[in-house]
Amino acid sequence: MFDLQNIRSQFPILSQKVNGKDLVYLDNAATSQKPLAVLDAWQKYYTEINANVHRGIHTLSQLATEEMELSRRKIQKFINAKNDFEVIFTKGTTEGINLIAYSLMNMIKENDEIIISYLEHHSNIVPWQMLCERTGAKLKVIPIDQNGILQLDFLDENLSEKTKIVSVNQVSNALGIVNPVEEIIAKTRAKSDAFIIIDGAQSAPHFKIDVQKLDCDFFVFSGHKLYAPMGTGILYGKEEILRKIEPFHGGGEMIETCSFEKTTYADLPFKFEAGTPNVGGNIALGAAIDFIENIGHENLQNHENALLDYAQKKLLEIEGLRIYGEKAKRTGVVSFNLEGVGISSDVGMILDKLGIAVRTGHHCTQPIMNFFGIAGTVRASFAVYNTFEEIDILVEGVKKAQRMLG
Ligand code: 7TS
Repeated sequence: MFDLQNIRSQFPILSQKVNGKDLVYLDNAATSQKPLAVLDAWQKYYTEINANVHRGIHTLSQLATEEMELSRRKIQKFINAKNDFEVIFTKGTTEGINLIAYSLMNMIKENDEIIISYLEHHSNIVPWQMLCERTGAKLKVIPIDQNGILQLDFLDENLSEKTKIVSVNQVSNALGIVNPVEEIIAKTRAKSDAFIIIDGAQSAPHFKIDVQKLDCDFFVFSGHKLYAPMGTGILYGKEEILRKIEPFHGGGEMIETCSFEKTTYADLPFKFEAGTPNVGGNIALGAAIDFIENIGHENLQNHENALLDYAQKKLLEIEGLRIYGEKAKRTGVVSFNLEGVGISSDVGMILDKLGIAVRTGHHCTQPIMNFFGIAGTVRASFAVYNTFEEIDILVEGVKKAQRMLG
């Protein structure tokens, strides 16, 4: 059964006051809050078993290693990867994408093509631009229409043997649009041998991921957006590709043998995990996965979709309020502006005085903002612990901001 009060009680941070008001936390696309089970797992690691992993034969080191590897297997199941060694710990989506861009570099030549979409976060744009600058490859961008919907005809016209990488997000962070990645993958596979990368930073927190069914080559996400500590993230890669590509960072843990003449690399996943990992964070990420699975994906999604529908309906009752991507299929995010209010942060500041946390500005997606001819939006983003009452408070806050600024 879905028990919202019980879920909320697991997040001590939510019961505080901010600026004298009950906190209404609606900035979950930036980062989610952490439940007690995650905080406890983190604290238990540091109070009871803190030790470096994979190195020592002593007991604590073995316990730390076992716990972190248990977490890896939980994540394997969570995304339905075929093997646990296809799951690589990173510090987040950004690091995951940079790792892939670097590791694929020596397979990319001048005039090869890399396709991304208009809806990407800067972290799925800049690493590819850097790769293009280093190799002479060209970046191509799937366009959107006025609803923010990707125009997939572009793929029919542009996919070819020259296409070497296709990297798109499954859900847009700025607009919450759910992109048809299944169709993008099918079109790509039909016309090229490109590596396919899915940025799951905004999808993994909201719906069930199945990397085998998707048939992507890489899938990346951040732990901190899915109830786990900051500095955690996952890169999934298909075994045969991970075996073939170069490691990103060199150092301890990722070697098999090291001499001044030649170094050989460790087996998967360690080849991609140089240096001391975030052991406590990675263990707590496993606790976050347990938290989600205890609630159940269906319950989580039903509640979040109901919140989004309700927020959209209530906000649209405000005259002069525009929601970007209003007609597209969305999850977790409503992004809007008020007519006559040029600066979204003015709205955000008034909401903050009322205890309501939203994000304003360009959300690290400047191309989307340029497309709509705006500097930014007000973005409310939901997690499983949000309530309908909180949306009422948001709507009243937006009305107040409109009266003050209009
Ligand atoms: N990709 C998408 C789709 C994202 O939403 C984000 C972060 C990233 C990549 C980068 O993730 P990181 O954990 O490595 O920073 N998005 C946001 C956001 O919307 N507000 O703050 C961070």
